[in-house]
Amino acid sequence: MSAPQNDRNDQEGTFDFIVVANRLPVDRVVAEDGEVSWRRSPGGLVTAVEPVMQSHDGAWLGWDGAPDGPEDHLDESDMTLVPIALDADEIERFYEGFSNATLWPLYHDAVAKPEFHREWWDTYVAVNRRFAERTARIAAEGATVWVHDYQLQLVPAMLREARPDLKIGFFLHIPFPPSELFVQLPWRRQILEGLLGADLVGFQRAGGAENFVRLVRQRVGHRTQRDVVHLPDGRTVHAAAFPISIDYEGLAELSRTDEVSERATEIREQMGNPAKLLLGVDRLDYTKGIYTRLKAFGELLEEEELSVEDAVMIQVATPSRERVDEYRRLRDEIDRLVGRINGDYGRIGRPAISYLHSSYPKDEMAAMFRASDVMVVTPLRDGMNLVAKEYVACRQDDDGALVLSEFAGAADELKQAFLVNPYDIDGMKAAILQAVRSQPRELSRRMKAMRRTVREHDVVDWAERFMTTLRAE
Ligand code: GDG
Repeated sequence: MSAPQNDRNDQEGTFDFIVVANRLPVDRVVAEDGEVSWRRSPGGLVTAVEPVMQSHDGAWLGWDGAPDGPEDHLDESDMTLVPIALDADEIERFYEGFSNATLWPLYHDAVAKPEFHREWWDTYVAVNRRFAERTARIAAEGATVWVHDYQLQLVPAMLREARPDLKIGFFLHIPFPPSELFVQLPWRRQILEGLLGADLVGFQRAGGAENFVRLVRQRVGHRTQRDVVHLPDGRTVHAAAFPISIDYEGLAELSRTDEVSERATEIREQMGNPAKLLLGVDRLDYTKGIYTRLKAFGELLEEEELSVEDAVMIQVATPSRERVDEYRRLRDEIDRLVGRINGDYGRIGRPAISYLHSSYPKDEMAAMFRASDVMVVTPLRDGMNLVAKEYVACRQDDDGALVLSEFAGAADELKQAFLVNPYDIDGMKAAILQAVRSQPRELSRRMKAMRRTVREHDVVDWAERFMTTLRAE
C-alpha cells in the first residue's frame, strides 16, 4: 500500500501539522515466512484528523505495532507516516509494562493492581524521548503538534525544550484519576511536568481536567486559576474537556446499506429469532466490566426473570494485550463463567451467551448493532466508550435500548440511556429488565435524543473544537 521513501531525512523540518500517537494508523504484519505487509487500521482518530491533514502538510508519527521496524517515511494520500521503531525489550517495558500494567490500571480507578517497576519507568522515559526527538526533527518552524494518550505523557515537555517555537496540544483518551490514586505513582511529578509542556491539555470529562489542575497546584506548586495553570516563566497551560466522538455519518450510512440490513436479519435468525437480543462489544479488558455484566445476565436467567426462549446475548470480546498477565487471567475467568451460564441455562441450538473472542470487520459490527435490542455497556471506568455512541448511530429506526455505566465518559452526554452503577449487580439487573420491558414509544423517545446528541457532536467536530482552542492559546 504505502510506498517507502528511501531517504528518511529528506522531509526533515517540513511538516506543519503532526499527530504523535503510540500507534500509526497502519500495522506492519510479519508473516511466519518473514514476509512483511502493511494493513490499515483506520480508527476514529484518522477520520477526526483527516480534514486537518488535508489542509496542511501533515504527518503522523507512531509505532507500527511490531518489533524492530523500519523508520523510513511512508507516503499516504493525505499525510506522511513516520514510523518509530521499538525493540522487543522496549515493547515489554514501555508498552506492556509501564503503559499497560502501571498507568492503565492506575488511571482506571486501580480496578487491577498497578505494578511499579523502575526499569519500566526508565524505558518509558527513553521511548518518550525518542518520540520527542523525532518530532522535533520533522516539525516545521511554528508547527502544530498534537500528542495523544497515556503512553506519551512526557513528550510535550521534551518537545517544548527542544522546540519552543511549536504549538503543542495533548489529549488523554483515558480517565485522569483523582489525586488520591495518582499520588501512588512514584514518578507523579515527572508526569505532571511532562504534560505541562503542552499549551492545551485535553481530557474526556471535566472531572479529569479538574483532577489535573488540582494536582499541579498541590504537587508542583504552580499557581492555577480555574482551568489555567500559570508557570513561573509566564507561560500558561489550559486544561479542558473535549469529549471524543465517532464518525456518525459514516457509520449511519454503513448501517443503512442492504448488505448490513440483510446481515442483521440473518444474525437474528441464526440466534433463533429471540424476542430480545442483548449485545456486549468490548476489547477483552478488565476495565470493561464484562464479568459482572455476564453475571447479571446469568442471575436474571437463574431467577427466571428472563429465559433463553425470549432473551439471549452476544458478547464480542476482541483479543487485547494478550501478553499482559492480568489479561490472560481475565480471559480464563470469563471463559469459565460463560461455560457455566451456558451449561446451566442454554439448550440445544440456543446458548444463553454466544461468546466471540475475535475481532470483526466494521460492517459485521454494524450488523450486530442493528440486530440487537439491548446494548449493554457497563465498564467499571472508561474514558469515553465509543461502542455506546456507535450503537446509537446504527439505530436508524430510533429503536433499541442502551444500558450504560455512569462511569463511562459517554454517560455525560447520553443521559437518556438506562444508566447503571456497574458495581451494583442488582441495579444492573433491574436496568436490563427495564430496557427489555420498555414500551417502544419510551425507547424511541430516548434513542431520538441520544442520536441527535451524537450526530451534532461527531468526531470531526471534536477535532475542530480541540484545534480551535489550541490555536487560540
Ligand atoms: C480508548 C479508551 C475511549 C472493538 N472490537 C472490534 C472493533 N472495536 C472498536 C469499537 C470501538 C473501538 O474499537 C473501541 O473503543 P472504546 O471507546 O470502546 O474503547 P478503548 O479501545 O478502550 O479506547 C476509551 C477511546 O480510547 C477513544 O478515545 O473512548 O474510553 O479506553 O470503535 O467499535 N472494531 C472492529 N472489529 C472489532 O472486533 N471493526
